[in-house]
Amino acid sequence: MPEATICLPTYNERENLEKMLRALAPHGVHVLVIDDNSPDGTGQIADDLARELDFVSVLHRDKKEGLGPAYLAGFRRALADGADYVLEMDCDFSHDPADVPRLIAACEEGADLALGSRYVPGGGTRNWGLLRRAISWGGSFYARLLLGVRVRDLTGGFKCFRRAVLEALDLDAIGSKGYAFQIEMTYRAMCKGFRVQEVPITFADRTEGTSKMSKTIFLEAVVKVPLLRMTVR
Ligand SMILES: Nc1nc2c(ncn2[C@@H]2O[C@H](COP(=O)(O)OP(=O)(O)OP(=O)(O)O)[C@@H](O)[C@H]2O)c(=O)[nH]1
Ligand SMILES: [Mg+2]
Repeated sequence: MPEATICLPTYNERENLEKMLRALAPHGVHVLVIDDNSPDGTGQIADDLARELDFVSVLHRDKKEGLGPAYLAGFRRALADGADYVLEMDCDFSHDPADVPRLIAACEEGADLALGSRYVPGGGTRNWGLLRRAISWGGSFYARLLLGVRVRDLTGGFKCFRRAVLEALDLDAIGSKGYAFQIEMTYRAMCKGFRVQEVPITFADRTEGTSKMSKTIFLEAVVKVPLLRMTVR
């Protein structure tokens, strides 16, 4: 059986973490919680759950630096622990735990990187206002246009990497912190010739906890996309 590790970054997700880990339990995956010293005590909850659930481990980091650095630390740990597939997923139920097997299956059937996608037939968003939908769709459109790639959902954070992809990328060179991180990872994988496949998903707005989306994260992506096009080959 190939090993799959879900990297699950958390920052103030105390309302969601336990429910999420229990929802992932039936899927036969390993889960690595990456907590950036959440002030709400999510890290402690994660430790308690890891003692009870043998498929869970926890990576504690000192401070919040954004999604990018948290994921990179998680990827390094997952690779060192021998994962064949490494997944990214939010801990706020925007990504449905029931979709995890479909992402892994896409890689088992030949994709190097499977992307949970809102913008292919069968995909979509639930409970998102017009503004959020417009920003998200517009962001993917902007990135697709400037980067010249055919992927329709470039900013999503529900994905499955084949181990070889993460081994081939120079993780030290990846500087993005927020949404740009998602765009950068996918673009760099495509530049190396890896096969990317979009898997339709429905993305639901979080009902518990608060969003960490910010103007800085948005602006980083706007600036980073043309830079990626100019510097990454
Ligand atoms: N470790 C860590 N996790 C983070 C950080 N920022 C966000 N996260 C987690 O990453 C996931 C996605 O963050 P969200 O706050 O939902 O942001 P988002 O999904 O981009 O925005 P929304 O759609 O508005 O929720 C959640 O599980 C967060 O707890 C961070 O700096 N460090
Ligand atoms: Mg979210």
